[in-house]
Amino acid sequence: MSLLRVADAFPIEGSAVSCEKLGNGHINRTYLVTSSTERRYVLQGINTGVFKDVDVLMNNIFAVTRYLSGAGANTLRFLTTREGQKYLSCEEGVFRLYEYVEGMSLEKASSPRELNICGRAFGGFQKLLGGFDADQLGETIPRFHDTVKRVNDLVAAAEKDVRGRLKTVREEYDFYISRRRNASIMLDMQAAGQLRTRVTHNDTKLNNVLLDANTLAPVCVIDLDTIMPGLAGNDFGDCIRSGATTGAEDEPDLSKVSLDLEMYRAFAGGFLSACAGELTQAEIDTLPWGAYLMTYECGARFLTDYLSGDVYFATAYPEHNLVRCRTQMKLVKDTEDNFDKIRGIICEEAANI
Ligand code: ADP
Ligand code: GN1
Ligand code: MG
Repeated sequence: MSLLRVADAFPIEGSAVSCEKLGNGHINRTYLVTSSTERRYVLQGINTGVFKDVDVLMNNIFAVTRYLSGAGANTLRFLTTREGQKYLSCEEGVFRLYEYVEGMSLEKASSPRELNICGRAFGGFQKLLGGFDADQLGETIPRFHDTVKRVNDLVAAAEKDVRGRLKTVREEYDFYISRRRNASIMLDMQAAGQLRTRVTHNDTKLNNVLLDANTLAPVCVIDLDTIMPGLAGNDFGDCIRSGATTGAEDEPDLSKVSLDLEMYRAFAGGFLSACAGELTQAEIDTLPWGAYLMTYECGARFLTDYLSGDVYFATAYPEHNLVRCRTQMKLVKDTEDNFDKIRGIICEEAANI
């Protein structure tokens, strides 16, 4: 079956006439489908290596989008198949389809204003999810942000060293291992009941929010695959990781990659103002750690994948995961060097709301 016929298995307007690749996600296969009546849809091939239980995944997504639209938020609109299923399983893979949303997603922020707007989008999303009943949700990727487990996975990948790459990445490996004591900071606080377990997005990468191309107004938070119980600091953190930086996630020239504190402040201001009243003081205090740990964890995951033979993240060339791992190292170092300043930024921005 061609991808056009896959799209036709959903009750789109007219029939599918074109299908082209969309966006730069690292996990799913995403296509823009246009119908004979010029309606646009997103067809996504779900990565079933990553999301092993597609029923849990799609039940979560339908529950969350129903809740968000009931709360008046602009959210993704998924269609069930002509047979009433939440996804289609066929020879080409496992697919879902939802309406295309007009908007742009940024691979890199070019101004503090853009990041402030993304902060408002993700902060507002956090606030909205504050009222969502976590019991309705299954875990789509178990222990997704368990940073301790992520470091253990790195060690296991180094022990296996399936591609014989470890000898070439000793410095990177030692960098992550030497910082492993930090991995449990937020998890320990959570276990001690000091941080609330709430429903979070868990993949608040910059390109997972759509903005109006003209006004830059936030249009819609996308990539809802990992909405599950989690910590507010991680949702704050992943957008800092991907947005408050002077270089792309895969910039090979590290002299172009550094943590941008002006961008950091802009994001923090937007995020905190949009979720005002929702976060506890303890959660606000851990935001700098959330950003540190998301960067550290993501870098460790890239290195793990490099050692494992690039089986998880989409890559365009053999060293891609290694290049990504190095940009995250640079950002981790910059965060360490500026930690006091960052704490000051969070205090000031929290006091301003
Ligand atoms: P992945 O899990 O692979 O990251 P995403 O759901 O984030 O998949 O989609 C990949 C990219 O496709 C996004 O970063 C965005 O650029 C684009 N995209 C996804 N959904 C839409 C949509 N409804 N409207 C416009 N662009 C979209
Ligand atoms: C993946 O799906 P995407 O590209 O938005 C990953 C995130 C990583 C990110 C790094 C489900 O995000 O956890 O932080 O790549 N998503 C999943 O770029 O693993
Ligand atoms: Mg994405």
